[in-house]
Amino acid sequence: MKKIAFITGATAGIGEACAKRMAKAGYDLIISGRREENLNQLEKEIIKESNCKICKLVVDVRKQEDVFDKITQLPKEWQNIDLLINNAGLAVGISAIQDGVIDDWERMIDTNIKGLLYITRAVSPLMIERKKGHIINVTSIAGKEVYPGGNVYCATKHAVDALTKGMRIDMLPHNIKVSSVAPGMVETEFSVVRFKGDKSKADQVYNGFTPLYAEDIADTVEFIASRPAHVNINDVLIMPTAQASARDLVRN
Ligand code: NDP
Ligand code: 8X3
Repeated sequence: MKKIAFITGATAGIGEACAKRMAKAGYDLIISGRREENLNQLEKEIIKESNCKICKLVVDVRKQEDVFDKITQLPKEWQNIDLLINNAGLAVGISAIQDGVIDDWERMIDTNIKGLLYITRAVSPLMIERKKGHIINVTSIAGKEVYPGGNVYCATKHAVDALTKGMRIDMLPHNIKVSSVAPGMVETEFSVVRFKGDKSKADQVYNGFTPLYAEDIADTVEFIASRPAHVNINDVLIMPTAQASARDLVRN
């Protein structure tokens, strides 16, 4: 069996691009997300172009028991996970804190922080047993800066930034690398989800400049994952050329 990469949130955007990229890089894949039909489609596309073996894990990362059951029940050979890409995540809403929708807050906190923790708690002991592995967390510019209406989403990504640093210390004695990639604006389903299906509002986010594409982040993830054993890239902050900070963006 080849090296195995486990990618959360592989049904769309950055996770899907990472799956395609890591298949090309020679990994077998565990692809996961809630939308089974998207995983089936992705599997078809990948196996048409490579001899990658694929294991599909339909799971909602917020469901603690299901996460642990499904990972524990993976066939033994699929438990040899070399690379975990903690990518599943979302922003919901852009309200000021005083107008915040509690359910939106719960969804972001449960997915971006608790979901990432459940997955990591289930996978990291498998890496520790084999004394090797690499965890790459997808954080965000929102994990380093805040912007109007970003409040809770930014807080979740700041939490992932802190968790990345903490995990790196905890994994140090076990020869497990921990890295993060923090993108600026990437055109994916992200804004459609944030604006609760309002495609025209989502499109406006990327109007008048060239955003990053999911493949740009996949390139970066592959670069981080392919460094020699003695090198760990701790963190990469990557932005569109038209963006200088969470709030500075030049549109045509
Ligand atoms: P997409 O909306 O295109 O993809 C999000 C992915 O997360 C989907 O595969 C979705 O799968 C998965 N996901 C969401 N909720 C859950 C859940 N409860 N359980 C399992 N999977 C879930 O957005 P992106 O690709 O842009 O986002 C990927 C990551 O990148 C996120 O963590 C996001 O915060 C981060 N990011 C995005 C940026 C951007 O501008 N796009 C910039 C910086 C960071 P499904 O719905 O099938 O469950
Ligand atoms: C997503 C990028 O700028 O909307 O993490 O926070 S941003």
